[in-house]
Amino acid sequence: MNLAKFERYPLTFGPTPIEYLPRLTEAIGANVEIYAKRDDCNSGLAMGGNKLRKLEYIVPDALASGADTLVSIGGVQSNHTRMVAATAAKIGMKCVVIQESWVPHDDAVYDRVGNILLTRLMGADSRLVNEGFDIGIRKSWEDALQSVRDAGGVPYAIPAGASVHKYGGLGYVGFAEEVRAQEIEMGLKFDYIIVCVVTGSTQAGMIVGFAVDGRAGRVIGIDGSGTPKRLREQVRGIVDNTAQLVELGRKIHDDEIVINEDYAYPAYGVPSPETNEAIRLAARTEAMITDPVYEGKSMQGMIDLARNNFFPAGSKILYAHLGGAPALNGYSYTYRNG
Ligand code: 5PA
Repeated sequence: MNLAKFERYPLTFGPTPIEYLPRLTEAIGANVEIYAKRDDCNSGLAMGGNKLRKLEYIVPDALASGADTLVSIGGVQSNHTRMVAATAAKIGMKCVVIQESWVPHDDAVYDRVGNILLTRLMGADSRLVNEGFDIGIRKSWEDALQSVRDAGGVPYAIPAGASVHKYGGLGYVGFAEEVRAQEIEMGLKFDYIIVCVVTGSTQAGMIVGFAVDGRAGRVIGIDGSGTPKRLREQVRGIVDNTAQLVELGRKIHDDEIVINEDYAYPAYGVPSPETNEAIRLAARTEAMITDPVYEGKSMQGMIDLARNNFFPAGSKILYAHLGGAPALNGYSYTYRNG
């Protein structure tokens, strides 16, 4: 495998810490050990998160393209559009982000706080569009690209979650390499990796990265999209493209792409009572803050799978914390009593 041949523009602090979570491990009460890799603390850029690992491999292409404006898309409380806005500010480009109504949620301040507040603060042109959830290529995004061209600018296109971008999967191949190096230092090996999956390139990159040591199928994606069929196709495509880019040298089998659909209910962006219990448990045992759209659902999935003995006794589980806490501000009423 060859990841090093791709240029990387640093946007993160470097390798993220892995920490053991003793109180969460105890509270879950299963015979497993829970660790977290803190990609939520990966950067000084606007609170960081998983998108920066992806964008590190995309920025060199954006700079080489001669573009002056990054154009991307997400929901109103998108972490991704916040990270694209941050990247644009950092590299001195303009930024247009389409923010669609992906979540049926009516908190009074939903479109004023958290991610969208930070996005606006960093100078991005944030455009609210009244369209529902979809992880694919959207007309609103293509219109935004055209609007930049019409104004004499040169847009650089970054799709939702930077996922179906040609280099979207590379960052999380790097994550797997980083984990392997940390495992040697720590003198242990993780049996499972838990990751929230919505647009797919985070898990797809991990699958390719962990395929090197036979652990692709140990990357358990917890669906947050609620559209698992569409998602699986998207992950499959990103896996194939990324494997080819890094010269993995073999095809990933379908059964090495593991996506659990059981925790996305009731809908994308809407936490179930069980999601909220998981968010509270992580907060109250480890002060580890997870959000109702993404990480709360993967936390819920990990807890439930552990309690139902999905993991063999003694398993070491690595929870990939991908960020997302700013969105909590958009759910102030939901958590008004904690
Ligand atoms: C997101 C995504 P993927 O989209 O790569 O599958 O990652 C899922 C994910 N955790 C997990 C957090 C905190 C995330 O923000 N967020 C999107 C966004 O617009 O913010 C792309 C959907």
